[in-house]
Order: sequence, then C-alpha cells, then structure tokens
Amino acid sequence: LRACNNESRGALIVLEGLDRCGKTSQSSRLVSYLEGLGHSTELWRFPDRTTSVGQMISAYLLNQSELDDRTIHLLFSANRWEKRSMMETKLKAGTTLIVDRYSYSGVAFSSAKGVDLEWCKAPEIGLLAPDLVLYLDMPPELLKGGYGDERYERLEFQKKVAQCYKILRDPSWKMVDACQPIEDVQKQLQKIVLDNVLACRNGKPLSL
Ligand code: DGP
Ligand code: NA
Ligand code: NA
Repeated sequence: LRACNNESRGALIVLEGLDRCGKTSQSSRLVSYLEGLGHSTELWRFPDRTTSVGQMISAYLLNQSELDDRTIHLLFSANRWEKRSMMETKLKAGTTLIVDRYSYSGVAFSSAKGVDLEWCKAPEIGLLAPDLVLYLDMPPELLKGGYGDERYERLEFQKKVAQCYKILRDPSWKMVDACQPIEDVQKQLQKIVLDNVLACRNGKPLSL
C-alpha cells in the first residue's frame, strides 16, 4: 500500500450492480481485506432496513405494502439522507466505508419503472459523493442462482435496470466483470481500491 502524504479521511467506496451479481459478498470481503491491511473500514448498505424508513422500504420490497413509484423513490432517498451525517462523521474520523448500493441504485431502479431520470436524480443532490464507484457487471440472464422473491427480482425488470445503469455510468466508474470466479472478482476489486483510492485521494472534498 502506497503511503498518502495528506492527512487522510476515510474513502467512500460504492458497489453497484444488478440484484444477485455478488455485491454483498464482495463488499464484505473488501472490508475484511482492508481491515487486514490496517485500515479502519466499515460495511454499509442501502437500503438500510433497520431504521423506521428502512422498515417501510423493506415491507414494500417484500410486497407487503403498495406505494406509488415516486413515494417509494423518496423513501429510498430519505434512507440515504438519514445516514448522511453519520457517514460524514465516520469518513472524517478516518474510517473507510464500503457501501453496498447508493444513489445510483436509487436512480436506476426508479427510472427503470419509467419515472423521469432527472426527477429521480434530484433528491440525491447533496449526498456525499463517492470516491470510487465499482460496478459489478453481469448480464441479467446470467445472474447467479436465479432471483429471489422480492419485488424487483424479475428478469424483465433487471434488464431495464441494466439499461438505466448504462445511462448513468460515467467514465470514472470501474467496471468489473462479475461473471469471473468470486476470488478473481475480489482480486480485481482489491487492486482497483488500492490503486485508485487509498493510494491518494488528495483531500477531495465531501460533496456531490
Ligand atoms: P438489496 O438489499 O441490495 O437486495 O436491495 C433491495 C432491492 O431494492 C434491490 O432490488 C435493489 C433495490 N433498490 C436499492 N436501492 C434502491 C433505491 O434507492 N431505489 C429503488 N427504487 N430501488 C432500490
Ligand atoms: Na435483492
Ligand atoms: Na445487495
């Protein structure tokens, strides 16, 4: 690990991708890896289903409640907003956050339903900007082990989400082929994180 000269805050590292592409297990492996290198690191995920907003989201995802598309969109966003200050505190204290889904999921999943893209982006403005976005790329047809029972876990819908992610994607995103064996995906993620983020962040301010 290269040394960083500036007084360093933690890095905000986001993993994105379709359902069942391996984000969750890759995220936790990344945390163990960074902890092993002596970096204070935490695993976060959105939606965070533990809060009261998160419980509403969870009920919706489990098809236990019905909500208007824009209403649920704003709840997902609110779930990120309610964690913003804690996120900032942790980063400033030097803790790196590995975040399993963030604003890009918010925009991709709602715009896949046909909600206007710009409208979807608006409530995300002002959240903390990630230092690195890692996209686990896997064709929807190849998703491991098929889908579960939650609301969005259907092939036709995931294909639309993949299209929306493509629209959102910018050149700074690091694309990783998630069809490779788990260990190979992890090795690539580790290398990208070391090369791009921890090595030197140059004190990039926390803003979107
Ligand atoms: P997960 O806990 O990562 O399996 O995510 C639950 C589901 O919710 C998954 O299908 C992705 C979707 N999702 C995650 N974040 C958002 C969001 O902000 N907005 C919408 N509409 N869907 C989201
Ligand atoms: Na899911
Ligand atoms: Na996940």
